[in-house]
Amino acid sequence: MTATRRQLHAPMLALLGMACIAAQAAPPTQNAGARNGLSLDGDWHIIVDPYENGYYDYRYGEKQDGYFLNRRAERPSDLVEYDFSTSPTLRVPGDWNSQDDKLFWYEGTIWYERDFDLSKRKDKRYLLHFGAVNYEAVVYVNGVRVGHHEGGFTPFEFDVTDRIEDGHNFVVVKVDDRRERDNVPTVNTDWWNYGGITRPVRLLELDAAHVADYSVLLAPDAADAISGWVRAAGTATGPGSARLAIAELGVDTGRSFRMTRSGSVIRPFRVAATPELWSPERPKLYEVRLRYGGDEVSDRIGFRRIETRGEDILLNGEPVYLRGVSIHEEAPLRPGRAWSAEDARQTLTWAKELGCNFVRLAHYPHNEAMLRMADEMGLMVWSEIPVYWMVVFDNDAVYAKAEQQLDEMIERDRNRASVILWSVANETPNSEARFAFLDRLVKRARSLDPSRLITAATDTQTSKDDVRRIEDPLAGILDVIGVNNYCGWYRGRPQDCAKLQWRSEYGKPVIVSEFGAGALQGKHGPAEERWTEEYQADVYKYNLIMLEHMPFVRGATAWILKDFRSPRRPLPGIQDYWNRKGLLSEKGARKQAWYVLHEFYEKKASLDD
Ligand code: GCB
Repeated sequence: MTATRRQLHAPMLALLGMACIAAQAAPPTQNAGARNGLSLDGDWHIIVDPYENGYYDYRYGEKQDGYFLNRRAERPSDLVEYDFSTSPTLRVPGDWNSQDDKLFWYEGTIWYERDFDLSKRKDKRYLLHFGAVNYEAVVYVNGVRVGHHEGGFTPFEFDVTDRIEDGHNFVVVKVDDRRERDNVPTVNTDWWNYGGITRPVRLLELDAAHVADYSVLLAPDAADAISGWVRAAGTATGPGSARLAIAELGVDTGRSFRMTRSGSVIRPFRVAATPELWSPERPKLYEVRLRYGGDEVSDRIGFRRIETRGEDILLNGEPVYLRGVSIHEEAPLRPGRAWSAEDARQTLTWAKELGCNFVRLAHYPHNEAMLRMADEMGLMVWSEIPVYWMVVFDNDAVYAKAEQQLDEMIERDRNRASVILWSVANETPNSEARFAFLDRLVKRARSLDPSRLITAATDTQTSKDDVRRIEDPLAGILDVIGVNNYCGWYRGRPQDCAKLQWRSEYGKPVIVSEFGAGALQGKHGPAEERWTEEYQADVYKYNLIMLEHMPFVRGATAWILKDFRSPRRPLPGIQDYWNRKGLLSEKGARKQAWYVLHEFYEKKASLDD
């Protein structure tokens, strides 16, 4: 079983009012963290296996799934001597690099193992759900392979009902984070390749027929209606009824239907309601309850509309300026990947203190807690997939990996009011193959979610003297154009940025999706000296003047909120494997540039009031 899904057109057809449709290979359970089940977070035993000893026959290279074989007495393996119970442990969720100095630079395979007891109930379905595993996971339950997933930043799950025992069970996950040319992302990135089971793991225990997925949003064509769909799934057949209730809005609506065979059924709905609209100033969320048979799930959902008109971005019909900052998914005050609500709250509190109403979650889908926190705290979000730099664009298998990650990102977060932009790529060099690839992704994103805007960060500009022209066929098919430009850092002097004139023939809103410079926090000197806080502050000062000279700009996401780890940044004494473009040091100390941007955003905010 591969944890992928293709035919997600079903919800769209359902939205168009077509009768119930059985979806093929369904997405993971919606809102998995709120569902009944057993958390498998905590300490997992590990075996570090750089040569994949536990996977391959040592002479013939055949896959033989070695490390779990001798857990089954009937098939002992003498090829591999091991014992998980005496092996060291790593915390899950968590990357391995920041938990053990020996694993700091490690890229390769680690086997994870965890035992648990369960009182298995005959009337339930058991779904093993992973928030994310970077990059590739092969999953075994009680010695039997149950599935495989590729892509380091999106959720996946397997129905393990037939594999789970009443009593003692064990799960083994082979995690491999080797970088490969044909992966998404490809071998070269400017961020740390944190390996491991980086997000929560749950064994969901759900009714034989249950609410599997849903979409609840403001109707696309009316301000006084909520529309969407509920997907029920499971093995129970017979009559059933799906209900949607939003008590605060007086909504309580039901649709009954007949589940004729195992699988899943999607029911569209549309109800009259006039919710208070979500915005950064008033991030109103409603408690929404979805029920199928005896199974109920509740979610907190905001309602808002996002669209463009000419060069404007409209939130709930009003032009909005996106005061943003880019963020990598690193924990705010400890090393390694972020994953928890506390991590999200601290990081987004910093963004708010900076004066932001918008964040760019670079360069891959961040954990679900982050999106839920953005909903709650009132920050609009740009969310993206790691189609980054030199992905192999002329390869269908690579396209399939990118599309799968796009699907999984949209499927997980389609109920989050904070998400206004799906981004399909970052700084991809222009070519026919790249255009064909990204054109497909843009169309795919639109078909899955017509309620949001599509963007990408481009760095394709022509330049002549002081004139920069946005010129990229990709810009022609986006709703909002992202422009990355490091004036004063990779090119030119800071003060020259103020003189630049920008041109765009696209008649669309532009977000300056990256600008900035490196500085070591605490390093002071003349503004001409690179790596000083003064130099970085100057780059901000003149880039912000430049921004004001770009008539089509409707927002920016400075690069970046906080220094982040990167193997591409070795400069001793300055970088030491950190990208130093943060407005905050890795410990959260503010650099001078923070205050420059803060002042700019305060002014923008007061103009918006
Ligand atoms: C970029 C990339 C970003 C890098 C940044 C930099 O253009 O999109 O991932 O980290 O520049 O610091 O150079």
